[in-house]
Amino acid sequence: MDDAIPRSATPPPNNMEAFWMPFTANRQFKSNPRLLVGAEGMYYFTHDGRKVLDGTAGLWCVNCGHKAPRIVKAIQDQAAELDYAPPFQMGHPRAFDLAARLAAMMPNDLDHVFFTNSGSESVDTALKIALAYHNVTGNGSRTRLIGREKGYHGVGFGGISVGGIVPNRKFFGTLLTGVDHLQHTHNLEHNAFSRGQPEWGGHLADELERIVALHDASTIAAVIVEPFAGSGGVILPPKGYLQRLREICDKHGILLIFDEVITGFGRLGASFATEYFDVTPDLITCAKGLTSGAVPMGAVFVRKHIYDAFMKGPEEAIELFHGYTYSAHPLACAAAHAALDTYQEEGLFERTAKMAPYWEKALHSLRDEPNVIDIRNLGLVGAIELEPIAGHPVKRAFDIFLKCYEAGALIRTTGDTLALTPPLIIEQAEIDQLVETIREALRAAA
Ligand code: PXG
Repeated sequence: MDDAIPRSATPPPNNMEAFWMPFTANRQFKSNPRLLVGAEGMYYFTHDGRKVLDGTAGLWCVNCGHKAPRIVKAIQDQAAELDYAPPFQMGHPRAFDLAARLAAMMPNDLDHVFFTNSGSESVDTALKIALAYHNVTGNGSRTRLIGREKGYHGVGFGGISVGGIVPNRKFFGTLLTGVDHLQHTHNLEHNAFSRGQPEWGGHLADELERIVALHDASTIAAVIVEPFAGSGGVILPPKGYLQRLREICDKHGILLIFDEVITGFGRLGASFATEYFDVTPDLITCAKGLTSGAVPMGAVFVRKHIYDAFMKGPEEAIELFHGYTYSAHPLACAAAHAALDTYQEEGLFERTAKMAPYWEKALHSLRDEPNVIDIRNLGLVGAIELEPIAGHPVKRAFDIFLKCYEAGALIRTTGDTLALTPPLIIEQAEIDQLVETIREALRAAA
């Protein structure tokens, strides 16, 4: 299989200046680039002719593994059949089939789907639907949105307003008004080296009561949280926390939004976190694993009563003034159908649940390595938090990232935490390889 991949070195482009790279140290990168020129299954192939184990599923998205054959073929066939169809006042069959298929995966009555092209767009869409829902149901005073510290909800103005990652917010003005934040649940004093969900911290959800008391429920539209915070440092929900948020939202008529851009499509060993934690929100955002990263696509699930609330005016009237040129793009729909086929036929969600205990054990074997101050895991997600170098936050983790890459494993860093989210097809031997590469890097850097 590997023979099909160009393994010889591919020189970097002569001019790398023009591309302003996202969330990247541009000058550092361009002076010593890390370019990917091919991929297959669990591996990337680099411009300097190396094979690198993908410990991050691209960016938490390539859940089926690279170049999953059904997805490749579906995209090729779709491009040859129907390249584009306008989604406003027009449609194409695969979009409807896909929405029905996705709705069938959801618990309860989360049975309508709005398509977007990214997680950020899904978040902005969900926030807008929440606000508009209160409007059309005669509760127009409910305009406040509640997010959480360390939350990541993409980079649109809505997403950074409810998000809680400081550098993602502080350069961009006053953001949306009327937003408040729950406190984050990261606490090493109580929870360091927890396996799976931490015992301590469920009570932190009660802070929502304080926020409601301050603003009054009649002003609050929605609460948005990631079931576990991904980019903010892989912070897992304490036991009972999400259930408690649901109860408080119910009590006060507040919509609960789960941002499942990372947790959707098998990452925890269930279809979605809503299934894994058995808590049903009113809206769910997703993207990434929806197409296994192969074509940009996102989606928002809404409960029946929310959709129905909009279907009331004259039949010829547009019910929601929102949408994207590429909503339900044919190539994305084809890729998503093929990704769902792959998840199903290869049993990848069940496989993840089965692999999770091995993953947990392997990760926690790093506990006594130099500068490790916490290890967290759930499903096929892992985090190794490192003691920051005094006066140089993030440097230690980034150095480990570089060392691992040189040694043949791709990992991510968020702050001084190493984040691991491999494709769901990872084998035990590859888990060992990933963990041993990190172990060597930690020792070499000490
Ligand atoms: N919500 C959540 C929970 C996310 O994790 C987004 C929204 C935004 O999605 P888009 O498709 O607009 O990027 C995300 C994205 C990382 C990392 O390594 C995580 C994301 C993106 C890039 C890097 O932590 N998550």
